[in-house]
Amino acid sequence: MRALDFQTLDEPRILRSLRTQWIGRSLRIVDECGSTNDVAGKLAGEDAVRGLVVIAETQTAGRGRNGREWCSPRGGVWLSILVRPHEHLSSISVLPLVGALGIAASLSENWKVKARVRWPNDVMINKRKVAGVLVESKSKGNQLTYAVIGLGVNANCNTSKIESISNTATSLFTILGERVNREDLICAILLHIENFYESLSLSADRDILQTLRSLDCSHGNHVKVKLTDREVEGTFDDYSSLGEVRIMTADGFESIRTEAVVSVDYQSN
Ligand code: BT5
Repeated sequence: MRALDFQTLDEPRILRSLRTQWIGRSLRIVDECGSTNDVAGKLAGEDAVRGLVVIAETQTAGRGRNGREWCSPRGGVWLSILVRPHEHLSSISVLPLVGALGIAASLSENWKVKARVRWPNDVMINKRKVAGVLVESKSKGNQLTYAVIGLGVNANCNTSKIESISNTATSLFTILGERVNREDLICAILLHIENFYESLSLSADRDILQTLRSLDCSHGNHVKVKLTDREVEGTFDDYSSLGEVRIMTADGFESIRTEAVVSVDYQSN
Protein backbone atom coordinates (compact mmCIF):
# COMPACT_ATOMS: atom_id res chain seq x y z
CA MET A 1 0.00 0.00 0.00
CA ARG A 2 1.40 3.38 -0.94
CA ALA A 3 1.69 6.10 1.66
CA LEU A 4 -1.20 8.47 2.17
CA ASP A 5 -0.59 11.83 0.67
CA PHE A 6 -2.60 14.89 1.43
CA GLN A 7 -2.11 17.01 -1.64
CA THR A 8 -4.57 19.84 -1.17
CA LEU A 9 -7.48 20.38 -3.52
CA ASP A 10 -6.99 22.90 -6.28
CA GLU A 11 -10.00 24.94 -7.40
CA PRO A 12 -8.83 25.73 -10.98
CA ARG A 13 -8.00 22.03 -11.54
CA ILE A 14 -11.48 21.00 -10.41
CA LEU A 15 -13.18 23.63 -12.56
CA ARG A 16 -11.12 22.54 -15.60
CA SER A 17 -12.21 18.90 -15.22
CA LEU A 18 -15.83 19.50 -14.21
CA ARG A 19 -18.38 18.42 -16.82
CA THR A 20 -21.53 19.63 -15.05
CA GLN A 21 -23.86 22.39 -16.22
CA TRP A 22 -24.56 23.99 -12.86
CA ILE A 23 -23.48 21.92 -9.87
CA GLY A 24 -20.03 23.06 -8.74
CA ARG A 25 -19.82 25.96 -11.20
CA SER A 26 -19.66 28.11 -8.09
CA LEU A 27 -17.07 26.55 -5.82
CA ARG A 28 -15.74 27.40 -2.38
CA ILE A 29 -12.84 25.37 -0.95
CA VAL A 30 -11.87 25.92 2.67
CA ASP A 31 -9.08 24.27 4.61
CA GLU A 32 -11.12 23.72 7.76
CA CYS A 33 -14.64 24.43 8.95
CA GLY A 34 -17.14 23.06 11.45
CA SER A 35 -19.46 21.57 8.84
CA THR A 36 -19.67 22.30 5.10
CA ASN A 37 -23.46 22.05 5.44
CA ASP A 38 -23.38 25.08 7.77
CA VAL A 39 -21.13 27.08 5.43
CA ALA A 40 -23.38 26.27 2.45
CA GLY A 41 -26.50 27.09 4.50
CA LYS A 42 -25.06 30.44 5.53
CA LEU A 43 -24.17 31.29 1.93
CA ALA A 44 -27.64 30.17 0.80
CA GLY A 45 -29.06 32.85 3.09
CA GLU A 46 -26.80 35.36 1.35
CA ASP A 47 -28.29 34.57 -2.07
CA ALA A 48 -25.66 32.07 -3.25
CA VAL A 49 -26.52 30.51 -6.62
CA ARG A 50 -28.02 27.04 -6.83
CA GLY A 51 -25.31 24.49 -7.48
CA LEU A 52 -22.83 26.16 -5.12
CA VAL A 53 -20.44 23.53 -3.76
CA VAL A 54 -18.53 24.01 -0.52
CA ILE A 55 -15.62 21.64 0.12
CA ALA A 56 -13.47 21.35 3.24
CA GLU A 57 -10.15 19.56 3.64
CA THR A 58 -11.26 18.70 7.17
CA GLN A 59 -14.30 19.36 9.37
CA THR A 60 -14.08 19.94 13.10
CA ALA A 61 -17.78 19.26 13.73
CA GLY A 62 -18.87 17.07 10.82
CA ARG A 63 -22.27 15.58 11.56
CA GLY A 64 -24.50 12.75 10.45
CA ARG A 65 -28.22 12.42 10.95
CA ASN A 66 -29.81 13.08 14.35
CA GLY A 67 -26.69 14.86 15.57
CA ARG A 68 -24.43 11.82 15.18
CA GLU A 69 -20.74 12.56 14.74
CA TRP A 70 -19.17 12.33 11.27
CA CYS A 71 -15.38 11.82 11.37
CA SER A 72 -13.80 14.05 8.74
CA PRO A 73 -10.00 13.66 8.72
CA ARG A 74 -7.78 15.13 5.98
CA GLY A 75 -7.72 13.06 2.81
CA GLY A 76 -11.48 12.58 2.61
CA VAL A 77 -14.03 14.35 0.46
CA TRP A 78 -16.36 16.48 2.59
CA LEU A 79 -18.64 18.65 0.55
CA SER A 80 -22.08 20.25 0.38
CA ILE A 81 -24.20 21.07 -2.65
CA LEU A 82 -26.77 23.86 -2.51
CA VAL A 83 -29.98 23.13 -4.43
CA ARG A 84 -33.14 25.12 -4.68
CA PRO A 85 -35.76 22.51 -5.56
CA HIS A 86 -38.96 23.99 -6.99
CA GLU A 87 -42.33 22.45 -7.66
CA HIS A 88 -40.91 19.28 -9.20
CA LEU A 89 -39.86 17.99 -5.78
CA SER A 90 -42.88 17.29 -3.62
CA SER A 91 -40.54 16.08 -0.91
CA ILE A 92 -36.81 16.41 -0.36
CA SER A 93 -36.75 12.95 1.20
CA VAL A 94 -35.49 11.57 -2.13
CA LEU A 95 -32.33 13.70 -2.03
CA PRO A 96 -30.26 11.49 0.32
CA LEU A 97 -30.79 8.60 -2.10
CA VAL A 98 -29.84 10.80 -5.05
CA GLY A 99 -26.62 11.71 -3.22
CA ALA A 100 -25.82 8.12 -2.25
CA LEU A 101 -26.62 6.91 -5.74
CA GLY A 102 -24.36 9.55 -7.30
CA ILE A 103 -21.48 8.39 -5.11
CA ALA A 104 -22.11 4.66 -5.66
CA ALA A 105 -22.45 5.09 -9.44
CA SER A 106 -19.20 7.09 -9.61
CA LEU A 107 -17.23 4.59 -7.55
CA SER A 108 -18.61 1.64 -9.53
CA GLU A 109 -18.17 3.16 -12.98
CA ASN A 110 -15.00 5.19 -12.58
CA TRP A 111 -13.09 3.21 -9.96
CA LYS A 112 -14.55 -0.25 -10.64
CA VAL A 113 -15.28 -0.97 -6.99
CA LYS A 114 -18.45 -2.71 -5.88
CA ALA A 115 -20.03 0.27 -4.12
CA ARG A 116 -23.66 -0.21 -3.09
CA VAL A 117 -26.40 2.04 -1.75
CA ARG A 118 -27.83 1.14 1.63
CA TRP A 119 -31.17 2.84 2.23
CA PRO A 120 -31.64 5.60 3.16
CA ASN A 121 -28.28 7.41 2.94
CA ASP A 122 -25.23 5.12 3.07
CA VAL A 123 -22.75 3.86 0.50
CA MET A 124 -21.16 0.54 1.35
CA ILE A 125 -18.23 -1.48 0.06
CA ASN A 126 -17.72 -5.01 1.37
CA LYS A 127 -20.42 -4.37 4.00
CA ARG A 128 -18.54 -1.37 5.37
CA LYS A 129 -19.55 2.26 5.11
CA VAL A 130 -17.43 4.25 2.67
CA ALA A 131 -19.71 7.29 2.40
CA GLY A 132 -22.77 8.93 3.93
CA VAL A 133 -25.19 11.68 2.96
CA LEU A 134 -26.87 14.30 5.12
CA VAL A 135 -29.57 16.50 3.58
CA GLU A 136 -30.70 19.59 5.47
CA SER A 137 -33.15 22.23 4.34
CA LYS A 138 -34.82 25.50 5.14
CA SER A 139 -38.43 26.42 4.46
CA LYS A 140 -40.46 29.59 4.66
CA GLY A 141 -44.05 28.76 5.50
CA ASN A 142 -44.61 25.57 3.56
CA GLN A 143 -42.31 26.69 0.74
CA LEU A 144 -38.87 25.10 0.59
CA THR A 145 -36.22 27.83 0.32
CA TYR A 146 -33.19 25.62 -0.19
CA ALA A 147 -31.70 22.23 0.57
CA VAL A 148 -28.08 21.33 1.19
CA ILE A 149 -26.87 17.87 0.16
CA GLY A 150 -23.88 17.04 2.34
CA LEU A 151 -21.62 14.22 1.15
CA GLY A 152 -18.87 12.55 3.10
CA VAL A 153 -16.64 10.09 1.24
CA ASN A 154 -13.70 8.28 2.84
CA ALA A 155 -11.30 8.74 -0.05
CA ASN A 156 -7.65 8.81 1.02
CA CYS A 157 -8.10 8.36 4.74
CA ASN A 158 -7.33 5.44 6.96
CA THR A 159 -10.54 4.66 8.85
CA SER A 160 -8.94 1.73 10.67
CA LYS A 161 -7.04 4.30 12.74
CA ILE A 162 -10.25 5.92 14.01
CA GLU A 163 -11.43 3.84 16.95
CA SER A 164 -15.13 4.78 16.84
CA ILE A 165 -15.54 3.56 13.24
CA SER A 166 -12.66 1.10 12.75
CA ASN A 167 -15.03 -1.91 12.69
CA THR A 168 -17.74 -0.45 10.47
CA ALA A 169 -16.07 1.91 7.97
CA THR A 170 -13.72 1.62 5.05
CA SER A 171 -12.05 3.97 2.57
CA LEU A 172 -11.18 3.92 -1.10
CA PHE A 173 -7.53 3.98 -0.12
CA THR A 174 -8.02 0.78 1.89
CA ILE A 175 -9.97 -0.93 -0.89
CA LEU A 176 -7.78 0.09 -3.83
CA GLY A 177 -4.41 0.02 -2.05
CA GLU A 178 -3.53 3.41 -3.47
CA ARG A 179 -4.78 6.92 -3.17
CA VAL A 180 -7.39 8.24 -5.56
CA ASN A 181 -7.27 11.59 -7.26
CA ARG A 182 -9.81 13.46 -5.13
CA GLU A 183 -10.37 16.13 -7.78
CA ASP A 184 -11.42 13.46 -10.30
CA LEU A 185 -13.58 11.86 -7.63
CA ILE A 186 -15.35 15.13 -6.85
CA CYS A 187 -15.97 15.85 -10.56
CA ALA A 188 -17.36 12.36 -11.18
CA ILE A 189 -19.69 12.50 -8.18
CA LEU A 190 -20.99 15.97 -8.99
CA LEU A 191 -21.72 14.96 -12.58
CA HIS A 192 -23.63 11.84 -11.53
CA ILE A 193 -25.62 13.77 -8.95
CA GLU A 194 -26.49 16.49 -11.45
CA ASN A 195 -27.72 13.86 -13.91
CA PHE A 196 -29.86 12.10 -11.29
CA TYR A 197 -31.19 15.43 -10.03
CA GLU A 198 -32.12 16.50 -13.57
CA SER A 199 -33.91 13.17 -14.05
CA LEU A 200 -35.98 14.01 -10.96
CA SER A 201 -37.04 17.31 -12.48
CA LEU A 202 -38.04 15.45 -15.66
CA SER A 203 -40.07 13.07 -13.49
CA ALA A 204 -37.88 10.23 -14.72
CA ASP A 205 -38.01 8.63 -11.28
CA ARG A 206 -38.47 5.23 -12.89
CA ASP A 207 -35.05 5.43 -14.55
CA ILE A 208 -33.43 6.37 -11.26
CA LEU A 209 -35.27 3.55 -9.49
CA GLN A 210 -33.91 1.07 -12.00
CA THR A 211 -30.35 2.26 -11.42
CA LEU A 212 -30.97 2.26 -7.68
CA ARG A 213 -32.13 -1.35 -7.70
CA SER A 214 -29.00 -2.34 -9.63
CA LEU A 215 -26.76 -0.62 -7.06
CA ASP A 216 -28.72 -1.47 -3.90
CA CYS A 217 -27.54 -3.67 -1.03
CA SER A 218 -30.50 -3.14 1.35
CA HIS A 219 -32.70 -5.86 -0.13
CA GLY A 220 -33.00 -8.95 2.06
CA ASN A 221 -31.53 -7.35 5.17
CA HIS A 222 -33.22 -7.57 8.51
CA VAL A 223 -33.90 -4.01 9.64
CA LYS A 224 -35.30 -2.19 12.64
CA VAL A 225 -36.65 1.12 11.43
CA LYS A 226 -37.34 3.81 14.00
CA LEU A 227 -40.05 6.15 12.78
CA THR A 228 -41.23 9.37 14.35
CA ASP A 229 -44.19 7.57 15.96
CA ARG A 230 -43.32 3.84 16.06
CA GLU A 231 -40.82 1.12 15.16
CA VAL A 232 -41.03 -1.36 12.29
CA GLU A 233 -39.00 -4.57 12.22
CA GLY A 234 -38.69 -6.91 9.29
CA THR A 235 -36.88 -7.66 6.05
CA PHE A 236 -36.13 -4.90 3.54
CA ASP A 237 -38.03 -5.89 0.41
CA ASP A 238 -37.93 -3.18 -2.24
CA TYR A 239 -38.34 0.47 -3.12
CA SER A 240 -41.97 1.26 -4.04
CA SER A 241 -40.81 4.67 -5.23
CA LEU A 242 -37.80 6.87 -4.52
CA GLY A 243 -39.47 8.13 -1.34
CA GLU A 244 -41.03 4.91 -0.10
CA VAL A 245 -39.84 1.39 0.74
CA ARG A 246 -41.53 -1.87 1.57
CA ILE A 247 -40.62 -3.90 4.64
CA MET A 248 -41.83 -7.46 5.09
CA THR A 249 -42.88 -7.78 8.74
CA ALA A 250 -44.32 -10.71 10.68
CA ASP A 251 -47.77 -9.25 9.90
CA GLY A 252 -47.21 -8.70 6.18
CA PHE A 253 -45.80 -5.87 4.03
CA GLU A 254 -45.54 -2.41 5.46
CA SER A 255 -44.80 0.72 3.42
CA ILE A 256 -42.57 3.35 4.93
CA ARG A 257 -42.07 6.91 3.71
CA THR A 258 -38.42 7.89 4.02
CA GLU A 259 -39.28 11.29 5.46
CA ALA A 260 -40.73 9.61 8.58
CA VAL A 261 -37.53 7.66 9.27
CA VAL A 262 -35.50 8.62 12.34
CA SER A 263 -32.91 5.84 12.11
CA VAL A 264 -32.38 2.41 10.58
CA ASP A 265 -30.58 -0.37 12.37
CA TYR A 266 -29.27 -3.08 10.00
CA GLN A 267 -29.12 -6.38 11.82
CA SER A 268 -27.56 -8.64 9.21
CA ASN A 269 -25.54 -6.53 6.82
C1 BT5 B 1 -24.36 10.00 7.63
O1 BT5 B 1 -25.03 10.05 8.83
O2 BT5 B 1 -23.92 9.01 7.11
C2 BT5 B 1 -24.22 11.37 6.97
C3 BT5 B 1 -22.79 11.79 6.82
C4 BT5 B 1 -22.69 13.10 6.06
C5 BT5 B 1 -21.34 13.71 6.17
C6 BT5 B 1 -21.20 14.93 5.29
S1 BT5 B 1 -19.56 15.51 5.20
C7 BT5 B 1 -20.05 16.95 4.45
C8 BT5 B 1 -21.32 17.39 5.15
N1 BT5 B 1 -21.03 18.14 6.34
C9 BT5 B 1 -21.44 17.53 7.45
O3 BT5 B 1 -21.32 17.98 8.62
N2 BT5 B 1 -22.02 16.35 7.13
C10 BT5 B 1 -22.02 16.14 5.71
P1 BT5 B 1 -25.50 8.78 9.66
O4 BT5 B 1 -26.24 7.81 8.79
O5 BT5 B 1 -26.20 9.35 10.84
O6 BT5 B 1 -24.16 8.07 10.08
C11 BT5 B 1 -23.38 8.53 11.15
C12 BT5 B 1 -22.62 7.32 11.71
O7 BT5 B 1 -21.65 6.88 10.75
C13 BT5 B 1 -21.84 7.64 12.97
O8 BT5 B 1 -22.62 7.45 14.10
C14 BT5 B 1 -20.67 6.65 12.89
O9 BT5 B 1 -21.06 5.39 13.38
C15 BT5 B 1 -20.46 6.48 11.42
N3 BT5 B 1 -19.36 7.34 10.90
C16 BT5 B 1 -18.89 8.51 11.38
N4 BT5 B 1 -17.91 8.99 10.60
C17 BT5 B 1 -17.74 8.09 9.60
C18 BT5 B 1 -16.88 8.02 8.47
N5 BT5 B 1 -16.00 8.96 8.16
N6 BT5 B 1 -17.00 6.91 7.68
C19 BT5 B 1 -17.89 5.93 7.93
N7 BT5 B 1 -18.73 5.94 8.98
C20 BT5 B 1 -18.66 7.03 9.81
